[in-house]
Amino acid sequence: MTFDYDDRNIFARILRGEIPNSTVFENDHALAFKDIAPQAPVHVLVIPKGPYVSLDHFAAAASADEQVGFFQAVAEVCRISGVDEGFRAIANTRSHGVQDVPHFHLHILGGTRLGRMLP
Ligand code: D5M
Repeated sequence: MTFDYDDRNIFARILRGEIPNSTVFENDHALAFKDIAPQAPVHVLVIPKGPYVSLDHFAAAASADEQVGFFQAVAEVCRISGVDEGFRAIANTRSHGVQDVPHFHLHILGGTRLGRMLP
C-alpha cells in the first residue's frame, strides 16, 4: 500500500492558516478543532500536522514523536471536552470507510449517549 498525500485538501489549508477553524487545542504535532457539522454535542477533530492521509498511513509512517504528540492532543481534548461519561473515536478511512477529507483525522464524539453503531 502506498499513500499519496494531496496538500490541497481542506485540513491542509486549515494547517497553513488559509481558512479559519475553531481550535480547541494545539501542540507541536497536532491540531484539534470543532467539526463544522457536529453530529453530537461534542464533536472535535484531531489531526496531525504532518502529511498523512489516513490512520493506517499515520500509524505506519509518522515518527514516534508525532504519534505521541498526536495522542497527547487526543488526551487533552478528552480532558477539556467534558466527556468523562464516555465518547466515541472514529477514523473514517478511504472509500469503504467513507472518508471525505484525505488528511488523517480522528473524530471525538460525545456529550450525550450515542446510538450503537456496531452489532
Ligand atoms: O469527515 C470529514 C469531517 O470534516 C466532516 O465531519 C465535516 C468536517 N469538516 C469539513 N470541513 C471542515 C472545516 N472547514 N472545519 C471543520 N470541520 C470540517 P470524514 O468523512 O471523516 O472525512
